[in-house]
Amino acid sequence: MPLPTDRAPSLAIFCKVVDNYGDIGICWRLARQLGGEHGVAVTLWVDDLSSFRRICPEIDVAAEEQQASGVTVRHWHGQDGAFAPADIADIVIEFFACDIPPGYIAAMAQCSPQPVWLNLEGLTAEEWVEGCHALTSPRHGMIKHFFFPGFTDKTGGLLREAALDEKRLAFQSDARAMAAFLGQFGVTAAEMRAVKVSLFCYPSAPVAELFAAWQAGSEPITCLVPEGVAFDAVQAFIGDDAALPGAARTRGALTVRVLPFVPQDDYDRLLWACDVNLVRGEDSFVRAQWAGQPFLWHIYLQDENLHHVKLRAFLQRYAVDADGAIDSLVQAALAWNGASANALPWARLWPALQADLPRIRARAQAWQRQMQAHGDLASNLLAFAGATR
Ligand code: TRH
Repeated sequence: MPLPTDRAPSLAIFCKVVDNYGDIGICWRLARQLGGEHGVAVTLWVDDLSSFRRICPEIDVAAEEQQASGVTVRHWHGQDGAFAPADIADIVIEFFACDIPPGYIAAMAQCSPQPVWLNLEGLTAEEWVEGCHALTSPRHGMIKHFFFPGFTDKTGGLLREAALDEKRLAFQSDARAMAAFLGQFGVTAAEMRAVKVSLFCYPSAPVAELFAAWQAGSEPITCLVPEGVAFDAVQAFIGDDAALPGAARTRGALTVRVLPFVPQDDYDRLLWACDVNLVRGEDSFVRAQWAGQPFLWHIYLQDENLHHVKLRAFLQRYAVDADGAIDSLVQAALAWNGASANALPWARLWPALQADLPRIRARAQAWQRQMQAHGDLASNLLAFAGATR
């Protein structure tokens, strides 16, 4: 049975914040897009409003229910709660296999027609994903479907808003808008003329070594780092007030400047304004791809170095152009993630990467076009749900 046409389809997303900001970052991005672009009535159930507030300052951490950007946000307190079939959305998404409340599942089973039940999985470039995307699993008399984001047309694609490219290109072609954006964080005219690098990584990244190479280099570098990120290396470079947004210091060719943690849309602008982006996790990693600029990915650590497998799978797809593998990018990405047995020092890795930036930028833009051809995850998910019910 198709989704309703006489009213806006309803959709519930259940988000358990496992760590940091990516879980809620992805769910919030998806929720906003489904509501804003597709007219879906979205309820976002999230168990950690404090994490949510960091990427979306309008969130009231004390509210049980609130509206934000057209989305109903509900504070989710674990597994309790009684639900009636009338409470159940047409499409129910559990993010990263979080267990949705048993009472909600029981009410889902009583609905006629039953809702489309999707498990939205994590992003990986590994080939097995194509075989698992859209697989089904019987649960409580219903069918649950696995929906995988991905980099090929046999997956659900990547999250991307319809107007994203237009907004980015308008911003990147407006030097005054970029200067005003960076200026609000205290970035000086000289710092703007330097090679600008945004830095978002996990604590294990070899930031101190990279800083040392930049400092000793001949090309001015401005490194913009959100508060709290790479804290030890930033403190060692800047000194005691390193925790404060606005703190900055120049040594040799390198200026490190601490930025506030900004709302999600401003983080996009930061990626668009920088020449190179160091990103992490899943959501900033995808946004760096849409920024169309060279980037290095610091992948989320997993047991038994599974993340190294995932990193290599991505590099095999991404770090290659008509002339073959982009060696400087592969070497730097592996070293950044501790995945190289005999990594070169950053005093050699960075200059090689910097010399290749025009080639890497061209690849970034070709990759963007390649990914756009797979549609976008929100539209693909709705089409899938419509065909499934
Ligand atoms: O924060 P992350 O490390 O998040 C995740 C989670 O740890 C998650 O459990 C794990 O599964 C996943 O990584 C792989 O990195 P990520 O995914 O890049 O999410 C960061 C979010 O924070 C993203 O939506 C962008 C946003 N952000 C801002 O809004 N403002 C900022 O200033 C910064 C630096 C980020």
